[in-house]
Amino acid sequence: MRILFAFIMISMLSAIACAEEKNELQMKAESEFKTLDSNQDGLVAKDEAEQNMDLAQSFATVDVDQNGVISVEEYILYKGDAAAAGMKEHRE
Ligand SMILES: [Ca+2]
Ligand SMILES: [Ca+2]
Repeated sequence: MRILFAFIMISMLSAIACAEEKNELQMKAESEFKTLDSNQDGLVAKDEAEQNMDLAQSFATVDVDQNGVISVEEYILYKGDAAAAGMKEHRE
């Protein structure tokens, strides 16, 4: 089941990557990602994620393909989900 879930998530990531226009959320996520990526290798490792407590706690979930590092796409998806969840919470 986990593999199927990961596949769906990766398909979603590809859809995001294919979008021509970058939305505000994506731009913000990318700039945050660059800040977190201390050694600038284009990936956020577990120790780098620890700069952000929320991210460190969600690391296993954010790392969709479970390769031990967070890619920019995984980070954007994480931020997208967080925003969607936040919007639902505020809709009272
Ligand atoms: Ca890094
Ligand atoms: Ca990953």
